[in-house]
Order: sequence, then structure tokens, then C-alpha cells
Amino acid sequence: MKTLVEFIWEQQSISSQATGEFSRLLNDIGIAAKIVNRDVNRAGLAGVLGLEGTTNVQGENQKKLDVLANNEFIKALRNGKQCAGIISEENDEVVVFDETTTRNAKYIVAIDPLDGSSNIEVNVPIGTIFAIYRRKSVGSSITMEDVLQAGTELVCGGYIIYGSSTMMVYTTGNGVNGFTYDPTCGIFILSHENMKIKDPGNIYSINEANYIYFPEGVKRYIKYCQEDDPSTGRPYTTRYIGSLISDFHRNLLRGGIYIYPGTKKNPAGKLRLLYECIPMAFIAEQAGAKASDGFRRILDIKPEHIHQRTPLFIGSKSMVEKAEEFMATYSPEFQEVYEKSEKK
Ligand code: AHM
Ligand code: MG
Repeated sequence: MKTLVEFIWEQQSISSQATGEFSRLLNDIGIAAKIVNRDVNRAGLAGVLGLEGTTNVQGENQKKLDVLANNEFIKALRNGKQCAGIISEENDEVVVFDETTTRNAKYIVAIDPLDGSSNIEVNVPIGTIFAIYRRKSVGSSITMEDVLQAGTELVCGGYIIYGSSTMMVYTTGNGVNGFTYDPTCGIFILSHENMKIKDPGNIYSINEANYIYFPEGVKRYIKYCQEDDPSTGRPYTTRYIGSLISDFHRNLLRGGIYIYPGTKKNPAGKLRLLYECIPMAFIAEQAGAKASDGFRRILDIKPEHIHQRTPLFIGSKSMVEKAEEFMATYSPEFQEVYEKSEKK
């Protein structure tokens, strides 16, 4: 049995330049995750279900647990002093920590503290997504250059899924590892070593209620998934939970594709680049999968603002490539539409 803490320190000791700061940062995230896991588990008893009565910068209603999870992660990261500030789905602006104590902190964290929060009341898995970047301005104040880095610069991408069991899955660019939380002893234990996605899978995940608005390429790809062709394992099966982490996690274990496209109505789709798509894309690539906006690799997109959205096609490599083929053939005009809208 190897615990998350042991694993983190072991990985750190392999690098001759490691100082322990990154390990402490990851450990702080693990601590906050345990607290949020407790709150999510007891939500029906602790009076924290329902709306907070506020909206975030994207005009979405904040749930009490969204706010609570956000506060827990901010608290843990601020106290840990390894990161200079965070970008959170729940905060309009960058949260900059006290400069006197974090002037030399090497990292910046982007986080969706509680993804899939529309599912909070119905006991469906939800989660936390995080991305860790190396700060460029160590020794002075945070700059926009620190927070608007492309996914290719990522140091670590990960998520915690609060599901039938709670798991933390992360990568530092050296494979993907998963740790299951043992609530009886309060520790994460390495349970899924060097995770690799099945390719091809046979699951496609998309909110088909939006079909009418989808680009022709996505419509045709869905029909392709539904065709009868035993030699390629079709028809595939459809699964859509409505919480990115859960849909992605299942597809990672079983093989499949998740799509949240941009449409004429919402050209940039719904998902946020910095704290949803980039960390998931990093994990996907490290597991042998692929992530794009239908045309471009997600990790290559240079963010223009912190709450930027992007369409997302993520999952088993050959399935994403097939969906890209359909986009290129039937909806080539969306390439420009996506690029322009992502900048807004
Ligand atoms: P959230 O971060 O506010 O929870 O929104 C993101 C979520 C994803 O987890 C999920 O895949 C998607 O929104 C579902 O959207 P829809 O209900 O439009 O299918
Ligand atoms: Mg989210």
C-alpha cells in the first residue's frame, strides 16, 4: 500500500532540483479535498444544499457547496504558502495571496472547486478540477503572464471525484495515477497506477438535448456512433451524467469520448479553458487519449482571459480523431468561429 503523501514525496525525491514546495502544494490540495469530501458526503444533513443566493462571473447561480468548496481550497492554499494566487470558477478576478508571505511562491493554481454542481442534490458524482502552473514572476507581484499560460506549460493537472468512492487522479507529465480515499483512516491510497485509456472505447457522452444547435459535423458524428457496424463495435452506447469529471472518469476507465461542442448559439461551448479543459486535456494525453476543440489541440490554446470557454472533444484518441474528421468535413466554417469566440 502506498499513500498519496508517500507517492508525492517519492516522486519528488527522483528529481534532483526538487525542493519539496510542489509536494507541499499537492498535499495542501489533498487536505482541502478531504474536507470537501466530508462536506459533500454530509450535505443533506449539514444544511448546505441549495443556492447561496449569489451568481458567479458567468452569471451562474452559486450553490452553497460551490462557495464552501471554494473557501476550503482557498484557505488550504493560502495557509500552505506555496502558491501566490488562484484563479477560480467562483471568483471574478484572480485571488492574490498576501505578497509578504508568498512573494517567492513558485506556483499559481487554477481551480473549479466543485464541478457538476447542478448535480449536488441528487447524489451524482461531482468533483474538483485543478491545474498547477509555474509562476513566471517569482520575487515580485503576480502578472497576467502568470495566469494566462497555455496548457503546454502545465506542471500538474488533476481532479478529485466525490463519487461512490472518492478518488484523486493527477499527472505531472509522467503518467496518470489514481488514489482512492479510505474514509476509515482518512488517507488517499494508490489504487490505479499508470492509467491508460482503452482505444477505441464504445461510449459517447454528449448532451443530446442540444442536438438541434450542434454543428453538422457533430450531428453526423452522433449518427456515426449509432450506426450498426459490428466490425467497429458500433452502435456505441451513450452515457451522460452531466458532470464533466464523472463522464471523463468513466470514459478514462472504460474508453469513450466526451463532447461539449460550440454551437451557433454558444460558439465557445460551456466549459472553461483554464480550470476545466486544460487539466483534463493534460490527464487525457498522459493516459494516451486526446483532447481538442474539434480542430485544435486544447493544450496549444493560449488563454486570453481567465474565464475563457472552449468547445471540448476529449477521450479515446481514435474516437476524437474520427469526430475531428467529421468536423473538418461537414463543419469547416466552425474552425474560425471557435477561434474567434474563444478570444471573447
Ligand atoms: P459547472 O462547472 O458549473 O458545474 O459546469 C460544468 C458542467 C460540466 O461538469 C458538465 O459536463 C456540463 O456542465 C453539463 O452541462 P449541460 O447541463 O449543459 O449538459
Ligand atoms: Mg465546472
